[in-house]
Amino acid sequence: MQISPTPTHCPYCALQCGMNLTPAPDGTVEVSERADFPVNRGALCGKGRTAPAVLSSRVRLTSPLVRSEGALVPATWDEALDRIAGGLRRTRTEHGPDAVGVFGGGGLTNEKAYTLGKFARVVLGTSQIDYNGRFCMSSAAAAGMKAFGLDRGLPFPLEDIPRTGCVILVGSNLAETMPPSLRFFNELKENGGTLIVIDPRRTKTAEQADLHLAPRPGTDLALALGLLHLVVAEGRVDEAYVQERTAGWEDARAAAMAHWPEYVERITGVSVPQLRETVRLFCEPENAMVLTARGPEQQSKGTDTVGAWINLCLATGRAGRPLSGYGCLTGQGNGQGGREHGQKADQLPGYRKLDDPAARRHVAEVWGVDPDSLPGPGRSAYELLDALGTDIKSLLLMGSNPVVSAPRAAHIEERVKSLDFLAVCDVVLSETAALADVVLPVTQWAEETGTTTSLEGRVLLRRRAITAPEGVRSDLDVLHELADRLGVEKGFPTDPEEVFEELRRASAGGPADYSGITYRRLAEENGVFWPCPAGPPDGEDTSLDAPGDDGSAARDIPADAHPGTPRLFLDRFATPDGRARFVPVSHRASAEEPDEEYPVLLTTGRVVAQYQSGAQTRRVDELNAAAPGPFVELHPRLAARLGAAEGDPVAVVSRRGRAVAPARITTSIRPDTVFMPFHWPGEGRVNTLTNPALDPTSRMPEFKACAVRLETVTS
Ligand SMILES: Nc1nc2c(c(=O)[nH]1)N[C@H]1C(S)=C(S)[C@@H](COP(=O)(O)OP(=O)(O)OC[C@H]3O[C@@H](n4cnc5c(=O)[nH]c(N)nc54)[C@H](O)[C@@H]3O)O[C@H]1N2
Ligand SMILES: Nc1nc2c(c(=O)[nH]1)N[C@H]1C(S)=C(S)[C@@H](COP(=O)(O)OP(=O)(O)OC[C@H]3O[C@@H](n4cnc5c(=O)[nH]c(N)nc54)[C@H](O)[C@@H]3O)O[C@H]1N2
Ligand code: SF4
Ligand SMILES: [Mo]
Repeated sequence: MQISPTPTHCPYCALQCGMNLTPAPDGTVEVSERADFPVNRGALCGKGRTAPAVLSSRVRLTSPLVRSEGALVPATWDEALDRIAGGLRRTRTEHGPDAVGVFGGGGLTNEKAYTLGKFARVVLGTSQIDYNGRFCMSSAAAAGMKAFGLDRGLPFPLEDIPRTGCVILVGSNLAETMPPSLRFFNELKENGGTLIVIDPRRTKTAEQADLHLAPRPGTDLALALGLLHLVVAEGRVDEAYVQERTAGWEDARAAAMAHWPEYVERITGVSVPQLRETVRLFCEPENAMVLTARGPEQQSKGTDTVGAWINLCLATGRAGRPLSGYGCLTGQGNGQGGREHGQKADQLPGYRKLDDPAARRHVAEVWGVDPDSLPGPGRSAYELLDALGTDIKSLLLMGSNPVVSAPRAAHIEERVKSLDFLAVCDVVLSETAALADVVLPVTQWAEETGTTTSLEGRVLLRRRAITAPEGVRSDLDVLHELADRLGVEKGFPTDPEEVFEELRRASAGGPADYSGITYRRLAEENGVFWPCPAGPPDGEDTSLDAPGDDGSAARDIPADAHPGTPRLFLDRFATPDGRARFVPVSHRASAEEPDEEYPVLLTTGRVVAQYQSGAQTRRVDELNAAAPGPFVELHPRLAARLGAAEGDPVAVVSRRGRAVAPARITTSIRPDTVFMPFHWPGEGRVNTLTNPALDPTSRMPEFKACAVRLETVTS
């Protein structure tokens, strides 16, 4: 019998490549090409291709584990769930609801992220919930909100890229982090457009560029201001556009004019002729785009930095027009949707604000609770982790491995160990799960249905292709069972579609409006771009406000009416007056600059064959063969000064700690900078070194710049 393949999407990054899954005789699935999904047209990177390896019972968890006499031992689901409910209840009774913390992840589906946020506020009554997306795109989100009144990573589909005139990629190594997306940039070049890449390293992505600028880490703000200075000086401002569609230009212009090209050259190391060439390439074509990723964003001034790049787009009339605009390349599988539906400290579903009385009323009604019972905004991710063991005594963790991925990780590991109670839901025994009192094994992408929202703002349906092994349950099951044990019997369904129906109502009328989207549409239309209200495109309100009698029943919403919104801001921005806002920003130094004691800059990032903390990909043989462990990338001049040869162990020391990894010597990096990927625990864990200095607006830690010294290691 021929088994027909199930069309679905990759479990890893925000590109959410389409793939087909066919059950294999050994109980797992085979991945095959799915050509109908326009983003990847069948192409997959090695991680996506090998994702089924993590479904194997050889590497995953298949039984709940509870700590007994110091060790984690198998237990029944009832035992494990009772222990968690008991642990959380005890903390709440003894220390109050805010002593219970919840930490989520941008890899969770919309249904899970929504339910986790609701669980924290309705069942636990805690304000202390945040998630790893804070470490990811939060600076771009904050800057987008300020400038455009809305945060959707890309305001246009990737397919627009080949038809623009010039793209500046700021701190994105997408040739390694989203390989199938490189096609759009190759097509751009084939069409005569130019690609400019800004990265302190000559990465695989930079190698594709027409122009590569290699600034010192942490100086993108000055760089953008210098470019804007030149735009003004060369008379390239689009005055009519500025007049018609923006506000705040005078202050932003004055701030930029203080950043003379020669001054910017001194700060960034990018020469004045290169700055001029960048302005020329960006301004001459009719259309152009700026795309940022983690390089400029993961800085203690990430929000201002992205704001400066948006200013450049606004001054030149390159936002809210076809084939022009600013976008952020969001990272995690559901990095976009994960920040919209309530696992963020200050947020309610539909990208509503937790401190907005109207938003509280709307969501409380959908949830069938009193608006006054909803807690207020809580702490950001790093601040939450830093408070473990002091203000926060118990933690429920779902979808993150902070012992490897959080900044100042040795300190965070100590904080995690000092908790009264830790419960972790994961598919594998991650480094953080290994410290838990209870670990629950959950189902994975191929075994469950749910929606994600890709970096394009395209809501997608992941479909179940196989049955999960015995002993494993879904995150939604876990939250249902815990809610029940903690006295909330209704409102936590285990069926993802039922959750999505509620999410539609909760998001209706909010900035990220999903009310016109249904599972059926997602299956038929290859995804739908939000906002997608339930009514016709510009029509009357189909009012989803009134919930069913019990506060949870789905109403009969006329779907298929609104086509969704692939392109935002073409007529107006999402601000009250429809105008985009310039932000007056000025250069400032990183929280930690090199000095005599710590004379070298450390920056961090990714390699193509490992994903994030590596919890999943370090369990795949093929990926480990390609990327077996951490390394310190450094310039031959720096290596010579240190006396290190290729492969020699090098100690990298910061004010937070010390990490050791083999030297990888290359001329592709600046001589004043070293680079380490963050995928590994142990001695080579780079986050032992990183600086948790936070951006004042987004609360993003400074993963991309800190001061270190290098030492040779005698073995
Ligand atoms: N293979 C792989 N792919 C992934 C992931 C993964 O872990 N592995 N993770 C996914 C996720 S969640 C994310 S967020 C994305 C991240 O995707 P990217 O942002 O592309 O990844 P990074 O490697 O963190 O950073 C990109 C580049 O920023 C450069 N950089 C460092 N400091 C600076 C600076 O100060 N200024 C500038 N301009 N550039 C700087 C680095 O050299 C690096 O090449 O990738 C997604 N895809
Ligand atoms: N130095 C440095 N540090 C960084 C970064 C950097 O560039 N440099 N980047 C930061 C960024 S952008 C990010 S996004 C973070 C990511 O870092 P983490 O938050 O640690 O992300 P992952 O490693 O993806 O962890 C996800 C965990 O959840 C599990 N998991 C996967 N799917 C599910 C699910 O559906 N349910 C449940 N319950 N569990 C699941 C996985 O097995 C894994 O253990 O790291 C940040 N840390
Ligand atoms: S690029 Fe991202 S979504 Fe596509 S296959 Fe690779 S990890 Fe999966
Ligand atoms: Mo990320």
